[in-house]
Amino acid sequence: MSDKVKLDRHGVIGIITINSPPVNALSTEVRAGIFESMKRAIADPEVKAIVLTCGGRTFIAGADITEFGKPPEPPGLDEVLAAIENSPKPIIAGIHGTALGGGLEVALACHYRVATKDAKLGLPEVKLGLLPGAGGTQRLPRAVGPELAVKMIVGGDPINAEVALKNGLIEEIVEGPAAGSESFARKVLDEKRPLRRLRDDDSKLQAAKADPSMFTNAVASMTKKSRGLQAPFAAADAVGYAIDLPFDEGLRKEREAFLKLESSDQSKAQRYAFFAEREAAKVSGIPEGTKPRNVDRVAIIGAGTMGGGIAMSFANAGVPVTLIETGEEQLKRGMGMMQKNYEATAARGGIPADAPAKRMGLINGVVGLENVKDADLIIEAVFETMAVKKQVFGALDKFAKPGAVLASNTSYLNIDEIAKETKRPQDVLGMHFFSPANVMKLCEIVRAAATAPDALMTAVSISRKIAKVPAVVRVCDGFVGNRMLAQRIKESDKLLFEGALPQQVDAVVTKFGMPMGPFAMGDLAGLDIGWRSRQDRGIKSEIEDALCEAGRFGQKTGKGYYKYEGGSRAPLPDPEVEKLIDETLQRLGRKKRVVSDDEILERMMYPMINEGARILAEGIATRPGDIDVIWLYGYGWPIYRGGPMFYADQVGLKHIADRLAYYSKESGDPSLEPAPLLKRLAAEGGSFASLTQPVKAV
Ligand code: T1G
Repeated sequence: MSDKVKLDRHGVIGIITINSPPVNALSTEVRAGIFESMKRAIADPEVKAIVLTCGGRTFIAGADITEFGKPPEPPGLDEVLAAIENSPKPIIAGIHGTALGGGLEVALACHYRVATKDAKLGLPEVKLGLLPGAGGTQRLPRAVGPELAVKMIVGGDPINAEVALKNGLIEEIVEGPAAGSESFARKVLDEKRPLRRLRDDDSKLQAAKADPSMFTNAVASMTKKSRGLQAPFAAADAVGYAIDLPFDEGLRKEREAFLKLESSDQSKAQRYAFFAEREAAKVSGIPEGTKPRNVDRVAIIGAGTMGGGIAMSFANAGVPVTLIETGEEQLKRGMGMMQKNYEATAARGGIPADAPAKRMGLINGVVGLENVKDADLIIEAVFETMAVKKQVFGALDKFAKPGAVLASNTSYLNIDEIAKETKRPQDVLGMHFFSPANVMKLCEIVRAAATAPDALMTAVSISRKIAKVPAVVRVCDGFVGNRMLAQRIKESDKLLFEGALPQQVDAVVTKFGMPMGPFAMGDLAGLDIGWRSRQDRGIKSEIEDALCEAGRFGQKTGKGYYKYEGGSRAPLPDPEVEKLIDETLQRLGRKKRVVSDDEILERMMYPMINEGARILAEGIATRPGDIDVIWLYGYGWPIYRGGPMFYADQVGLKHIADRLAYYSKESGDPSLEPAPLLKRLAAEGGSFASLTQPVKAV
C-alpha cells in the first residue's frame, strides 16, 4: 500500500486521503494508492460512504506531467475512475486549493463534490497542448452544460467555488475539505440520496441538442485567439462528442484525440514551457535558503506608459503603490491613463465593476522623490538615458530607507554603472518589464555584479506575487531578449537590401506564429527613435533613413514600412515603400534577387539562436530554458514552439550551424559564424536541452 494514499474509517465513512507534495499529482503511485483504497473501502461492510480528499495545500492538480511521453503504467486513470463511478457506495470529493485536469476528472467521476470557498476548479490541459483525457470532456458538459464546459475546456482557466456551486459542479461550499466532505457524506446517507453518476445525466445537454448554435457560438468565441494551436480545436470537438454521441463512444473518441495530442510536437513544446517557467524562478549561484526581503509597499518613479503599467500590476495583486512624478501635470496624465485603462477592462467584463476604484485606491500619486522613504522596493521607470538614470539613482540613495531594493526598468542600459551612483550597489538590480506592463507576463531580472542574493530573491518572489514570470540574467547590452532581437533586426534590414519586401518578411514571421514581424514592429515602436540615435552615432541604415527623411515614422505618422488608413493599426503594403526601396538600391548600385520564404525564416531565427548560444556561453543566462521563457513571455514567441532554444533542438543544431556558416560566407558577415558552443554541440550531436548544467556559473 502506498504511503502517499491512506484509508481511515470514521464510523461508517471511509476517508481516503492523498498526500503527495507538492500538488498531489496523479503519479502511478498515487493512482495505485487511490485504486487500492477504493477497493478496500468498497469491500469493507462497515463503510457506507466514501470521501476522497487531499492533504497539503491543494486537491489533485492533475495527472503527473512528468509521466507524459513515457510508457503508461497500471492502473490507468480510466480504471481508477471506473472504480469510483461504479462504486455501490456514494463517493464524495472534498476539494480545496486547485482541482485541475485529472484532479477535476477524478472529482467528476465521484457521485458528489463539495469544495472550500477558496477552491479553484478547472481543466487546463489545453495550456499543455492537450485536452482532458480521462472523461473531462464528457462529464463536465453534463455537470455544468456545454457552454460553460467549452469556456473551461477550450480556454483552460479555472472557475471559483461560487461559480462552481451556481452551475451545479459542486453541491456545497464547506469549511474544511475533510471535515466538510465527511459531514456532507453523512447527509447523503441520512437523506438516502441516489448515486448520481454524471455519465447517466444528459439533462444539461438537451438545450444544445435542440439548438446546436449554442455550442458552435461558444466554440467560435473561445477559439478566436487560438491561431496556430491544435489543442483548443481538438478540445472543442471532444466537447461536441458529449452532445452528439453516447457517453462511452464519446469517451473512446476523447481518448483517441488525447493520445494524438500527447505525442504532438506542440504539446511537447508546451509541456517543456511549463517546466522551463518554473525552473527560471530558481536562481543558481546563491546560498541555499536565501530568503527574500519583505515587501509591503512599492514606489514607482515615473507615471508614463511603463510606470503606469507596472503600478497597475502591483495594484492588481493588492500591493499598495506610491507613484512618483516630477510634476502635477505628468502625474495627472499618468493617473488618468490608468483609470481609463481599468474602466475599459471593467467595461469588457475583464475585471469586476468595483475593481477600478479599489485598485486605483491602492495607487497613491505624488510629486517628489522624497516620497520613496517608506518603500521596501523602488522601481525606476524614467526616460531611457544613462544620465537621467544616474541622477535618479543618486537621489534615491539619499531618500530610500536602508534595505530597500532599488530596481531599474531599463531595457538595455548597464546596471553596474547605474549601481555605482549609490553607496548601496548590493541593493541595486534591474527589473525589466515589457509593454504593456500590466499585460505582458515577463520580468527580466538583471543581476548586477554587486547585487546581494536576498535582493535578487526579493525581485524574483515579488515578480511571482504580481503574476509575472521572472527570468534572471546578467548585465550586457540589451540583456537577453533585446540582444537576440538586435540580430533579427540586423538580418531583416539586410534582407530588404537583397530584394525581399517588408510584407514578405513579416508574413513569414507571423506565419511562424510570432504576433508581429520586424517591420510592423518597427512601425509600432516608431522609426524616428532609431533614426535619431543613428544620427547621434553617425551611422546609417539607408532604407530606413530614407523612409524617415520622407516623414514615414510608422503608425504615429500613418505611414512607415506600411501605410495605416483611417486610424486603423492594420499594416497595408504601400507601393510607395517599394519604390523608395528600389530607388535606394539603385542609388547604392545594389542588385535585387528573389529571396525565398525558407531563407527568410532561417535568417530571422538562426542568428537569434546563435546569439542565444553566445549568451549561454558568457553566463548571461543560466539555462536555455530561461532564454525560452524570456521569448515566450516577453516577445510573443508562439508557445507551441517552446522558445528559440527548444525550437533549435527540434530543427537540429547541425543544420542550424551549417546554414549559419553558409550565410556568413555568402554575406561576408562574421557575426553569422556559428558560436563556439553551437559548433561544439552540433559536432557532438548534442542539443541545448543536453546542457543540464549552467555553461558558466551566473
Ligand atoms: N505534474 C507534475 N508536477 C507538477 C504538476 C503536475 N500536474 N503541477 C505542478 N507540478 C510541480 C511544479 O513543476 C513545481 O515543481 C511544483 O509542482 C509546484 O508548482 C489526464 C492530461 C497547481 C496551480 O495543468 O497549474 O491532468 O518546480 O510552482 O504556482 O486529463 O502548478 O517545485 O520542482 O506551479 O503554487 C493538468 C499544472 C495536467 C496543472 C500550483 N494540470 N499545475 O501553482 O506552484 S494534465 C495542470 C499548475 C492532466 C488529464 C490531463 C500549478 C498549480 P518544482 P508551481 P504554484
